Amino acid sequence: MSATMITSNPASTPATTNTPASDTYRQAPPGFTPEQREFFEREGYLILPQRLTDEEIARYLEVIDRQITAEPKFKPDAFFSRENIVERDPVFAELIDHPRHVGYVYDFYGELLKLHVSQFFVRPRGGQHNLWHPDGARAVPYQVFSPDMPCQIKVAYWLTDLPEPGMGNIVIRPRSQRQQYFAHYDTHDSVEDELIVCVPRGTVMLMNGSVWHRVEPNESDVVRKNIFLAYCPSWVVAADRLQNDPEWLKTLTREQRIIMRSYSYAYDHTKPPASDFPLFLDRDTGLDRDPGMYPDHVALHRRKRMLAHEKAAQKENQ
Ligand SMILES: O=C(O)CCC(=O)C(=O)O
Ligand SMILES: [Fe+2]
Repeated sequence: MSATMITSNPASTPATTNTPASDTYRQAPPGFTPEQREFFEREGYLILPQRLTDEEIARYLEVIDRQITAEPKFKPDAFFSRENIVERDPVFAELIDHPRHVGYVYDFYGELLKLHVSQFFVRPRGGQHNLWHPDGARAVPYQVFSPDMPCQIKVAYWLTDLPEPGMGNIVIRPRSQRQQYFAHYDTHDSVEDELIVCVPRGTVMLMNGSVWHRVEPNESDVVRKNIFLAYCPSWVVAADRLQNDPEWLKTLTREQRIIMRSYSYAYDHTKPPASDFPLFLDRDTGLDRDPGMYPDHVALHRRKRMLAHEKAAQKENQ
């Protein structure tokens, strides 16, 4: 067997001077169970209840509230959003690779995982709210190229209770991720097969970016506050930055820095440098590679590693 358990940075892949010294790579945090994966594949979304404690919610809200209070452009009766939030506060930087959700997106994007966008949204009564749309490219949607694998997955942290419609809730059309045309595109129409997401605070939701969605008007006195983190493969252009501040990148852990994919040489997005591998060790085997797939001379950063669904299919065929 050619696989080796890597527990320290081998000489061929030195830790860069930008990262804190790390003797051990991390094993990928937990991701989808087979049942959750089946639901997500079919429905295009997944709700993970009770993922945030009241203390964690309060911690995120405190940063949002601090930032909007300091923002001269913030108006209490208008929609407000801020992007690239991970770079704006260390509490948000923790979210880049937070173990409560990063394993799910790692299942889809594996060793090329990238943070596509990080945002917080504040939706008061009467604020602007989105028309029906899928996320990502419009003229040729991602889904045309990649019918089965989403090129973008949104992770929503709901920080305020959304017990009923009319509270600025996101509204999705389950199972619509393979649909390229929709008569109600760019309207606020309510449609028969929609799901108005009514969830308590502390819920985390995953959504395939190709799912059609809109936003309910907020007719309540609750100001909807939430965080969105979207992930994609490294070669998709990020939505909220081209590169990050190199000084800020130095404050991150190795995995966080990699997931930002702040490369100055554009082709690195497709072929990241050797030092960025492994991002994570295999969740089950603890290995940095899939055993038996390549002769020994092939370097780690040039090896394909299987995604969760490929490993599951391989297991089934055994
Ligand atoms: O705020 C929401 O619930 C969804 C917003 C949205 O669809 C977007 O930003 O693309
Ligand atoms: Fe959207």
